[in-house]
Amino acid sequence: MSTLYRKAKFLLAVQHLEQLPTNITHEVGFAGRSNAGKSSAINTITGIHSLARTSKTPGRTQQIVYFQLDETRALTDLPGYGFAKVPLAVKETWRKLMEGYFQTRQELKGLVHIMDVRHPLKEFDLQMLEWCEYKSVPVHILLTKADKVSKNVGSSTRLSVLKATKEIGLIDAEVQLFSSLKRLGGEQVIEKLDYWLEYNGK
Ligand SMILES: Nc1nc2c(ncn2[C@@H]2O[C@H](COP(=O)(O)OP(=O)(O)OP(=O)(O)O)[C@@H](O)[C@H]2O)c(=O)[nH]1
Ligand SMILES: [Mg+2]
Repeated sequence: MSTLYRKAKFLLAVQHLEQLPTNITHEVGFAGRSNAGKSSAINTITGIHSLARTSKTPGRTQQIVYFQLDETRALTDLPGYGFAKVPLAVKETWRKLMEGYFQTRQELKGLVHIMDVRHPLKEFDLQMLEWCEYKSVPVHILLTKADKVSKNVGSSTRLSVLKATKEIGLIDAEVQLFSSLKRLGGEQVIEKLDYWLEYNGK
C-alpha cells in the first residue's frame, strides 16, 4: 500500500473560498451526507485514526478541511449535508461554499462520494452526482458501513448504485463496498487516488 497517505497532516480548514490554499495543485474531495462516514474513510485510508474528526453527532464538519499529503497534493473532507436539523442559513452557506468550490477549483481532480450502504442515493446524493457529471469531475463511490449488511445485500446494492451512475451519465464511476470498522476496501480506493493525484511511487 502506498505510503503517501500515511503522511497526511492537517493543513487548514476553509470557510470562505478566498482561503483555498495556493500551494496545492492536485486534490481529491470526500463528499457525502452527514454521518455517512467521510471522516472515518479518510482516517482508514491514511491509517491515522485521529486525523479527521469523526462524530456521532451529524453535521459537525462545516468547513472544507485540507489534509496535505506532500508539497502539492491534498485530500479534502467536504462538509456533510442533508441533515434536517441544520438551520436554513447554515444550509445556504454550505451551498455557496460547495458551489464555488466545484465551479472554480481546477485542482479538484476527483470526488470520492460516500454513502451509507443502507441508505444510498438520497436526494442530496443524486444532486451531488449530477453536479459532478455536469462539471466533469470524475467520481468514485464508496458504499460504506458494509459491515452492517450481508454480502448479498451489499452486492445487490452495489449493482443498483452502479446502474444509477450510468443513468446519470457518470460512465467511468466505480462503485465499491467499504468499511472503516473492518478496514475493507482501502486498496481499491487508494488505486484511484493514486491515479487522480498522479502519484506513482509505492
Ligand atoms: N459500523 C460502521 N460504522 C461506521 C463506519 N464508518 C463510519 N461509521 C460511524 O458512523 C458515524 C459517522 O461517521 P463520520 O466519519 O463522522 O461521518 P461523516 O460523514 O464525516 O459525518 P459529518 O462530518 O457529520 O458529515 C460514526 O459514529 C462512525 O463511527 C463503518 O464503516 N462501519
Ligand atoms: Mg466528518
